[in-house]
Amino acid sequence: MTLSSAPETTAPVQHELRGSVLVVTIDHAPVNALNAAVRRGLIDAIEAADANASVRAVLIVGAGRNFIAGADIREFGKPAVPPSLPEVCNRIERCDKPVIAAIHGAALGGGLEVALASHYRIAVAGAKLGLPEVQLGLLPGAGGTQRSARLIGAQAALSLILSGRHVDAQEAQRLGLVDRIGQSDDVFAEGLAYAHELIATQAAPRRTKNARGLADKEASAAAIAAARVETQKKSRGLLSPLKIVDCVEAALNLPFDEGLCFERERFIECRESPQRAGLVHAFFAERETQKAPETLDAQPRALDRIGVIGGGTMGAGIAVALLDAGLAVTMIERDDASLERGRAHVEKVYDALIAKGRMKQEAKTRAMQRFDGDTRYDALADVDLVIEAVFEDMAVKKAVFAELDRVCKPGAVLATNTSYLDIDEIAASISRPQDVLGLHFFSPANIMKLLEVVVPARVSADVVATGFELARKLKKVAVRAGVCDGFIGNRMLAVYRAAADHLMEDGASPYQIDRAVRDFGFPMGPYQVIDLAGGDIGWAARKRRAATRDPKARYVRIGDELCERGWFGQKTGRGFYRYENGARTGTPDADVESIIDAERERAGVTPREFSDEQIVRRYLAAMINEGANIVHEGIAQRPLDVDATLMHGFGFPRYRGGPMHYADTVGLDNILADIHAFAKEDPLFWRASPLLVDLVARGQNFASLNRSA
Ligand code: 3H9
Repeated sequence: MTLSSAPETTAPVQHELRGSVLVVTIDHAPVNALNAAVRRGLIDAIEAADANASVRAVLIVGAGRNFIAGADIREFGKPAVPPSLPEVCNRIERCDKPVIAAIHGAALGGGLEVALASHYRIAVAGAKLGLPEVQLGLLPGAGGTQRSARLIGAQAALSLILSGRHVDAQEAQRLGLVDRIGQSDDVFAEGLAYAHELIATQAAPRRTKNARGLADKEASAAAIAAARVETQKKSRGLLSPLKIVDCVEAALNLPFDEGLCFERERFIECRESPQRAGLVHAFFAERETQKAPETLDAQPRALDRIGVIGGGTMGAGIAVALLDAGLAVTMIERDDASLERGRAHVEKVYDALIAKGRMKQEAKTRAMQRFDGDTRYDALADVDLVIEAVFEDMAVKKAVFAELDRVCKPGAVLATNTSYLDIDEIAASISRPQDVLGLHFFSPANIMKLLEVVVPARVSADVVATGFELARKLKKVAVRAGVCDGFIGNRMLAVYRAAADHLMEDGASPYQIDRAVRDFGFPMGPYQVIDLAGGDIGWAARKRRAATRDPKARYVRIGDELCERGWFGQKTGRGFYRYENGARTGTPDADVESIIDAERERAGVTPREFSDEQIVRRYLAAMINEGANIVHEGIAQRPLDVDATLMHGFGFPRYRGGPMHYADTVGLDNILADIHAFAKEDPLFWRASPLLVDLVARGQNFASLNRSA
């Protein structure tokens, strides 16, 4: 049995006596987050248990689908309301009667801390336990670092807390996080039976603070030292991971109560940090983007058999993403040889995973059983959705869509993976524009989380809803985008890359720019990315646009110069960097610097120095300004959609919350002042977005648009 949710008017924590067991039910939809009322309710319940001689055990359960998902993240950044969660956990642990936590669904963060403060724990199948605070820029702040280390040892606790991963009931039992696993998935019945058993055996409260998981001091100290070294290497720029290591060390070296104080101080430092604000913003942005208006108004169409046109890198990556989600895929290529290459591309992705030990041969075999290919479009007669990933050329795309129009069943969704082309024009070229959608994947398509769902003017709402449903099945972050050149992500990329090119021609080296951008938190700088993706891709796009480019706009030729020499990046061994003997990390190239010097001279530029901070300011101002234009034009629905796009498709550091959230933290007036200052040199490029100007004039920020949307 799963307890059903009570109406919202009732208290979020109820307790009732069932025989000699006080059953405490947390019923606070949607996920039983521990807000102030829940915290108060838990304390009241424990007080009631201690005050009532008939109570011989206390059972804590969650109503709905979860035990407790954690602290209420929406409370962070607002004034704290007592009682605090540490107080709640301490009160539970002090209870004179045995307290049992019966766990189903999520017991995460503060939720697991409540369970750890309880005296006994039982979990049923489907439970997921974890301390994921690190993903929100936090650390477990209600005794989680102190109790978990004592319960399961320093090494296991550190691994759990530093990764933020969820473990299932079996693993939780193996680790010692739970005492037993229920026979059935009826969490209430299982919990109650356990409580009765404990009463029958006269089990006493068993307090985790007294657990002996850190008894081997030497081994614990070694685990902590190793975790510190590893964390120093890996947690670039992040505040909370090293503090987590410090807290577990405190668990080893300090008495419990002092350890709690130590943890609390570190927790508050994290909670008050901009990183926490950025990561919590990222958490909500990812969920908000899934709620496009069409998903609320319409039901998705069926999604079982999918067609993919094109077996190149993109088509194969999309096919793998679909296969991984358990869908059946039919790939279409123009001839047998191309189809074989397409299949080989798909297999290569799986073989690489097998070689790294991340996949088993049988899993590949099962996936490939759902894959089939053909050279005739008629093989797509029964598919529910087709994604074309052929060459970026309007005539080629229209020819593909004419074939799809001919062969696909009525109601099939016809999607294009174009990165730039006008999807309205593609839709208008066939007899069923209402079925045409953009599904823009990012390379490698089986790995990158972002999916832009591009909504042309004449598409039906249920087709858009189907795009979001597909993203859900593929576990991608879907962002609704309007039709324009580059949609959200690539349109912004074009602008901030141009800003980087201007900086390069004006005096910064590509290596300095990359370093400054990396130090800001991106995994790679723009020139490393170009070298990785292949400089020829951007070169082709620039040539395509040459005829329509504003002749007055500044144009930096350095990238073209490299491409004319055949220096396309990693794949040719040279690009902005040199890649000796197939190396994947490049080294700076004096020849590139000479080319840059020559170009500066040709353009009549006297090079000047830029600090890393100046570089980042320009790079970000260009990004933010274009993001504002994109929101202003309705291409993105809200600033948070821009944030999700940049974080999941373009490596924007999550702990900074995306460019628009970051802009709010810097202050929009400061960003606008920068743009006005840069405009003195290049007024055409640095035109302030009307939205930015308007928000500054009204004293508002981008967050205000997220709220009002
Ligand atoms: C913490 O605990 C700190 C403590 O150590 C110390 C304190 C002193 N709060 O994801 P879903 C909302 S830090 C408020 O779509 P699912 C979510 O926004 C916390 N709201 O469902 C959404 O709202 P809406 C550590 C929350 O079934 C709705 O619930 N805990 C919270 O796919 C449904 O969410 C975590 O980091 C929250 N804590 O996944 C766990 N969680 O309907 C975070 C969710 O308005 N949560 N909401 O869009 C999760 O990982 C997933 O939500 C969960 C369910 C797995 C629970």
